[in-house]
Amino acid sequence: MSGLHRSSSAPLKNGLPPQELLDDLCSRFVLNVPKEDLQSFERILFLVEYAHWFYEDNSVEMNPSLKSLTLKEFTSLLFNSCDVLRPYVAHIDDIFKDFTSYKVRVPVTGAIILDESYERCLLVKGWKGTSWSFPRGKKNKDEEDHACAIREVLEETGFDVSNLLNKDDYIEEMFGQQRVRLYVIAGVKDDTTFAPLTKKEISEIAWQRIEDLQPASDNVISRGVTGLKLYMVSPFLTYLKTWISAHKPPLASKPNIPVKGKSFRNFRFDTTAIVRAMEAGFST
Ligand code: M7G
Ligand code: MG
Repeated sequence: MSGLHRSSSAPLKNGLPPQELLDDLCSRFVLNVPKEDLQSFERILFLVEYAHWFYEDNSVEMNPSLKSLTLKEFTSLLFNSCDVLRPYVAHIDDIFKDFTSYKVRVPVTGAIILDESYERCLLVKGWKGTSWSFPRGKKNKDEEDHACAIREVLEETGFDVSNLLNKDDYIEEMFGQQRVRLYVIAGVKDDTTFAPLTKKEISEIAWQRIEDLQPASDNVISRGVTGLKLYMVSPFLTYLKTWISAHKPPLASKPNIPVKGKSFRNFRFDTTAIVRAMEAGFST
């Protein structure tokens, strides 16, 4: 729908999205979906969340006089402006609360990606938070565990593990009511290029030494010995080490070179290095 890309030329007084933009978002993301997706508020809220991401990543980006909104604020505006949702405005707090508690019950799958020495694993850092976790995400409706892992790893790292994934090789943990299954993908070259495909979800991707992740406790949120903040990582480490000692890495241990994270938030070319290389090139 081309209307979504129209940016209003009139400056906005309060920065709130105008009615016509909300109408566009509502019809594209909420109304134009198969009927079965509109049968529960949990599913509707997932659609609202897509509309919110589109609003943040496209509408606000193209029209900076629009205000950035939280999902809760956006949900409330959309419910108030959309004819089919307006009758439920009075219940919006409960609907939102049910959605957040539903979200933490959706099973999650992903991957523990090991390098060729089995000494490092690939972790990703969220856009908003400051903690690192394995690439992973919530299962879509009717999606198989391994298919979700392949999709989430691809979305978050740009790396396709479909030819490397063994459906029987995984570590699974429960976190309250949430089941988290991570497939072990071992022997990935450490010079592989990783970059997220989604916007504003992942800010950094880096190889981390497994030794450095060892925490003081088994908590969901922990800090590795180097101070790295970890989310849902340490509960997998004990079994991961068992897995590693039972398998032979394709490459022997590497010298302890420091890991360098790659940030996607403030990406800039290293002009000093480029200039130096050019100068070196010209001087020969
Ligand atoms: P998720 O898809 O809900 O989690 O994304 P999952 O992949 O673990 O199932 C986790 C968080 O990342 C969200 O709550 C958002 O804050 C952020 N996020 C994810 N995506 C795909 C987007 C996006 O497309 N745009 C923006 N702005 N934020 C996103
Ligand atoms: Mg997801």
